[in-house]
Formats: sequence, structure tokens, C-alpha cells
Amino acid sequence: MMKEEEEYKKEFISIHIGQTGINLGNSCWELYCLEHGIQSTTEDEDDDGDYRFRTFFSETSSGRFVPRALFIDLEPSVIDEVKSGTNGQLYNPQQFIFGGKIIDECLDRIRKLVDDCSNLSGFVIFNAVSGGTGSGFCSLLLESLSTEYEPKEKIAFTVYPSPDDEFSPSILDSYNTILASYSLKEHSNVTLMFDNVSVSDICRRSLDIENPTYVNMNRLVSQAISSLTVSMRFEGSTFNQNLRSFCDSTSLGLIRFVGCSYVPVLSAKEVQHKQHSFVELTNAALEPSSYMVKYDPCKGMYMENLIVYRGDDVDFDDVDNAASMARPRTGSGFDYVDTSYRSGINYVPVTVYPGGDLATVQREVCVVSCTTSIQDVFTRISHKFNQMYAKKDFLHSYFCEGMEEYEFSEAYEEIATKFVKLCQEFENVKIHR
Ligand SMILES: Nc1nc2c(ncn2[C@@H]2O[C@H](COP(=O)(O)OP(=O)(O)OP(=O)(O)O)[C@@H](O)[C@H]2O)c(=O)[nH]1
Ligand SMILES: [Mg+2]
Repeated sequence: MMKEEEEYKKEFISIHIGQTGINLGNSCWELYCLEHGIQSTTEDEDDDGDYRFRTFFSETSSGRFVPRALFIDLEPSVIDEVKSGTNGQLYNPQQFIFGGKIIDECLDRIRKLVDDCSNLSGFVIFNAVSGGTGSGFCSLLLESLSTEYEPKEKIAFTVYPSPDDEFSPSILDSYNTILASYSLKEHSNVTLMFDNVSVSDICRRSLDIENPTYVNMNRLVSQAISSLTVSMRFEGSTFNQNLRSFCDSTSLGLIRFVGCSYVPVLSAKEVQHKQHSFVELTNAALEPSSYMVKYDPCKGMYMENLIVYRGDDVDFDDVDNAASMARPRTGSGFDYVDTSYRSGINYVPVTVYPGGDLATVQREVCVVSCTTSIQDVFTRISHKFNQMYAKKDFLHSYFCEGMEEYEFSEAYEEIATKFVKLCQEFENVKIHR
């Protein structure tokens, strides 16, 4: 392999944990395959010289491209659905693991995936924190990955419970969420948070879907994830800040939980005439209702934004201008701190799932916001946690799994107290400056 090709080899291994991690992951791979022209059943034609997609796909001895991914669950049903679904043939059987007490087996499989990389960059984790597997097993795995692979990056795409969550009836969601958040805070470089109420609101409002299903929602979230990972999978970006470089920013070193927005969300059912300017798209992406997690970015202080532009007609000066002019609305006198935004440009055309909900667009914008408002999510969940924990409700089911009470108080202290206080301190410094 030529030297410049070698430089593109910075592989990522995706780990999909629990029902959400698996479904959302499968939906992302569906889109990645469309983008890279990779099919699950036939041998793939050789690529056109852009080797970057090999960061996410490995090549088998028979010339087939297979996701660098592992699907993990404590029970088989969700995995079985993926295996028998349209994408099932894409994966090798060894990429699926289910059952109890599987941590050693998972670490073994991960070692094999790592051995297959020439220059591993890190791991991309998919999960939901309110369920048992996406919380408990994911925390165990994150800790093991840190022990074995530090300082490799860990980027998490995580579904959080929403306020008034019709999708998350579990009584244990606040315990699971606080415990998993502590683990994500300790072990991930960045956690991109999504919640089903925000995502389904966007589906209703912009796609006219009355009762969005997980398929509708996962496809929409995948579109944002594709946008955020496109520069890791394709060449062809000139001025390119991306999620990886964003991980190195100082603000993100402190506040590792971020919200993300994606525009335009346009329905395939309607004929689209209008071409949106980059200024319009940037402003729309910074609207609170465009974020895929329920919090009000206007209330807090933006530490830093990553604005990712994608489209085959992206003009460098246009988007730089749009990004530098964009000002999110602020509600309490807060504004940006000095380093306000980073922008990334990708010339890769936007792909949408054929026959799906979304119209094909020429341009898209995705914003990742590091803001102190994210404390809202934790304050809300901590309140519910505390109501149960004060009465020691339901702790026995965790003790049966070998957990101890100090783990609850420690996680609460780190997230509900220290993390929230950290966000508030940033705001106070700003007010008194
Ligand atoms: N966006 C999205 N959310 C999902 C999906 N499946 C389940 N959820 C939500 O995820 C949360 C529960 O997490 P699951 O992923 O089902 O749980 P798990 O990680 O499998 O853990 P268990 O409790 O052990 O089954 C609930 O809020 C569900 O509404 C999905 O495919 N997409
Ligand atoms: Mg499950």
C-alpha cells in the first residue's frame, strides 16, 4: 500500500450495545453502505482510489467489505432481527454476541477487530443509558476498553431518557442513566446525546409522521451521525475540523456531553423547490428545536460549536462567512466564549435512504454544541434518581447483580453535584467578567 494511503488508515471500531445500540447502529451501517456503494450480498467492486472508507470497513480474503463492528446484547431477539433483516448478510456471524457473562468473549472479539487494524484510532459506542444493557454492560465495557486501549478515543452516540418520555416507561431509567453517565464522563472523550422525544418531535413537525417508529427515528439520527463521521470515512475535505479534532478542544475536555442538531429535515413526500443558503441553514441548525436532545441552549453559555457543512457545492468562503456570522439566540445574557466555533467542510454528496422519509438535499449542516445548558438533562434525571434513592427503592435488583451502594452515591455525586456545579461555575465566571 502506498504511503499516502497508509495515512488514511486510522480505523474506528463501532460497538453496538443493547437494543438501541444495535438498532441505531444497524441503521447507520445501512446508510454508510449506501454512501460507499457497498452491498451486503455481492462482492464489492474495488473503490475509486478513496481508501478512507477502510477506516470503518475491513476487507475479507474474498474481497468483501465488512463493517468494523460488534453487536452485543444480553438476549438474542434484537440481534436475530438484524441478522434476518435486509442488512444481515453484511456482517459476519462472529460480529454478534449475546448472552449473560459475555464480557471476556466481547473483549476477545474486540482484540481480533483491533488486530485487523493497522493504526486504530478508537471506538465508536452506540447505546441507550436508560436500559440495563446499554447502561450496565456498556459501563463495564468502557472501563475495560480504557484499561486495555487507553489513550485510544471513545466517541459515544447515546440515547438519553427524555422528559415525559412516552418511550421510556422503565422505573429504573434514572438509576441506569446516572450510573452510565458517570462511566461515560470518566471513559469517553465525547458523548453525543439524543432523546426520543426530541427526535420524534422533529419527525412529526418536519416529516409529517404522526407516530414515529424507532425505524423513523433511527434513520433520522443516522443522518446526523453520517454527517459527523463523513470526514473519517471519505477524503475530499479541505478545511476540516471534525468530531475527532473537536475532542481535543479544551471545552470538550471539561464538558464531555454535547447536543447535536441536523438540518434541513425535509419530507420526501413534498417537492422541494428551495435551495437554502448556508447562512439560513446555519441559523436553522442553531435553533433550540433543531437539537436532538431536550435542553434549551439559549439558557446557558455556549463554550464551543462544531459546525459541519456537507454537500457537493459547498463553497469555502460562503460557509466560513455563514459560520462566523451565526449567532445562536441567547436568553440570559450569555454569549459565546472567545473561541466560538470550528467548522468542517465535506464535499461528499448527501445520501438518504431510498424510499425513506427524507428528501434528498444538496446541502446539510450539523452542529455539535458544547454548552453549559446540558446540565438541564442531568438536573432533571438527578431529581428522579434522588426521589427513589432517598427511599432506597429498587436497589436490591442491582445488589443482586453484584453492585454496591457506594457506586450509586459516587455516580450521583460526580454527575448531579460536581458536573452540574462545573457548568454553573462557567456561567458565573462569564457573568462576572
Ligand atoms: N432511538 C431508539 N430508541 C430505542 C430503540 N429501542 C429502544 N429504545 C429506547 O431505549 C430505551 C431503553 O433502552 P434499550 O436499548 O431498549 O435497553 P437495553 O440497552 O437493551 O437494556 P435492557 O433493559 O437490558 O433491555 C428506551 O427509552 C427505549 O424507548 C431504538 O431502536 N431506537
Ligand atoms: Mg434490551
